[in-house]
Amino acid sequence: FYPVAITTEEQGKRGLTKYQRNRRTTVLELIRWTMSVEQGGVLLKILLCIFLVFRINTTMRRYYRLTAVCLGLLCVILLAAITVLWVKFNNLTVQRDQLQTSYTNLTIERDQLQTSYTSLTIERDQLQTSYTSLTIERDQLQTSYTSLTTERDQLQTSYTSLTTERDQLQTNNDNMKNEMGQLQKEMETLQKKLSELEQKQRSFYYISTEKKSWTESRKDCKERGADLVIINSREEQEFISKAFGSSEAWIGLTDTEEEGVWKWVDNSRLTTVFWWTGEPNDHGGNEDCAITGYKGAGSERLSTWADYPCDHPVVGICEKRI
Ligand SMILES: [Ca+2]
Ligand SMILES: [Ca+2]
Ligand SMILES: [Ca+2]
Repeated sequence: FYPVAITTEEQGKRGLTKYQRNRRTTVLELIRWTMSVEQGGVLLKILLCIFLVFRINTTMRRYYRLTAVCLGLLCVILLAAITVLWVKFNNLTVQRDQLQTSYTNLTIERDQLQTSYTSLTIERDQLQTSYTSLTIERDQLQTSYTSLTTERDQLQTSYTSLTTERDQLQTNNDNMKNEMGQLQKEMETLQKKLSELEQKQRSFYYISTEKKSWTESRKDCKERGADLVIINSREEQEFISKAFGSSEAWIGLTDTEEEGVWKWVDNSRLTTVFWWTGEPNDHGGNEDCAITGYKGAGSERLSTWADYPCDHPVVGICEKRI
């Protein structure tokens, strides 16, 4: 009986609880006690063996049920684990598909970015080239600008000096014009005086004694190789007044051709006039010939001209130039 007891004790140590091991220990101790108390009792030993076999079978059945229960639990756990793993597998498949799609999209985007990068690189190179050429043009323009600025400054300086010279020349020109004007006036005065002197020295005067019309008096003068007097200057008027001022006498002045436009008999311009106050008045619309020595002038000996009707009978003063 010892080998059986030992085997049972080892199994108890391997698979039973502490309580069961204590019970087994108690049975073995009882067997040992029985063996020790009733040495040689065969029947008791057989009964004890049957009891022990029965007891061992009962224990084994309990082990089987426990094992079945454990196996059931293991199946349930295994099934749950398989279910969980299946769900995880499905999730991972979906995630893998999504990742595959994302990978495809990323690949497309990468290709597009690569294309864009290539285009941008080309554009960058073109821009770099353009920048280089523009830089060169800018430098050339800068150089041109500098030279133009220098030329402009030189031209400005030349312009300033030319302006100054022009102003000086303008001033000199004005001064010379003034001087020339004064000289011109002096020359005209001298020419006038010279002309008067020549007129005085080169004319003979004659006064008729018979009173006639302006036309008849002029005719008498012409018959003498002369003409009615033309008074060209103050000196000549003074001379005429002094010589013939006691009589009203025709002079060679008429506005017969155009009323109010007085002309000398040689058609020269009337420049110096010696009309009496209020004359010429074309009295009655019929006074177109001029006299000197007008009686109405009284003591006035210089401005003694007046217009008379041309057929009015007065003497005439002739002038013959030599
Ligand atoms: Ca004269
Ligand atoms: Ca008149
Ligand atoms: Ca008159």
